Amino acid sequence: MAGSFKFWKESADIFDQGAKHSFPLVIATWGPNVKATAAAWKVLSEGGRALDAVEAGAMVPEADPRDTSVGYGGFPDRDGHVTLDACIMDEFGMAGSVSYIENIMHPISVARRVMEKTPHVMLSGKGAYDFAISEGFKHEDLLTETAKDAWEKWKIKSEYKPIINVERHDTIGIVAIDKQHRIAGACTTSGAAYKINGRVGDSPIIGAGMYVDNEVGGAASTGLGELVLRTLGSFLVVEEMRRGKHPQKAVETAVKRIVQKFPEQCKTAQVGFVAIDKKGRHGGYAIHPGFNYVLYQDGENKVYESKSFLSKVKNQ
Ligand code: SD4
Repeated sequence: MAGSFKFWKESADIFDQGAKHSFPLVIATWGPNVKATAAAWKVLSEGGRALDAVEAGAMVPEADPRDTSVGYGGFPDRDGHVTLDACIMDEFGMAGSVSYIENIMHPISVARRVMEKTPHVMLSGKGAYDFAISEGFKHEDLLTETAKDAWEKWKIKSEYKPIINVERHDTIGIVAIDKQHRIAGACTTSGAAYKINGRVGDSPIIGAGMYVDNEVGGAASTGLGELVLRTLGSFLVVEEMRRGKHPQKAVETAVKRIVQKFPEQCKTAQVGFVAIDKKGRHGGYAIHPGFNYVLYQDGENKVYESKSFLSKVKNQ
């Protein structure tokens, strides 16, 4: 047994040659989220808690009207409602989540309140909204003119088709390890544009859109949530790392699982994962080319182009 452990350790070290493994670090889905990782890094570099860092990071695209897949400015469902999903986890394995919430700019902060101030993990719809209002969050109209125009155009054909790599940004999944090696994660989204009213994706589901375990590391996903929901992708990534896999190998396993189970759907759907482990190593992988992610580590905020399982995007 000792022999096989040694073999794994050597393999991982070879795979990882040249990489920096310093703390703190933060990883997020999609290149444009450099601003989110910068906000998280500010907290981390000042010795702050990973939980505060991921919340600060997630709040950046939530407040940005130009990001059409998260928070304010998010594209609506087919009835014109901007409905939001978010979840958060801390270093103790505590979790909070909101789904199908409307008119609240920062669902990630409501998810945190659910975690810290209620005996529950998840609140949904009107209940989540009422809870947010009772906690002092403001009611806001989140449908921007741009999003409304896009929806009006969509209604002409009303064709529901997931688009791969929507303008190269989408849901933000963000995971951080702070100077004290505490791990936290967050995920927030407006979900699939023009979804059926009431649809909830992977992003607010603990273990699907995001999962962290302080003994191991954390992972988050982006893309077509239905594929991640059916495979509990982020939990799978963390469990693979627990069994000794490097984060890169772990995210590859989760993507391969999805492709093996749903090969037809994967021809036209994108899913990407990011992961970091307790050793400060990272990984990112997707079904199709075009996914990228940001890692802020060792003072450098760097965008990585992800490798992918399939080599050619079929519907673009
Ligand atoms: C979701 N993973 O709700 C999220 C984001 C998304 O198309 O919809 N992307 O499925």
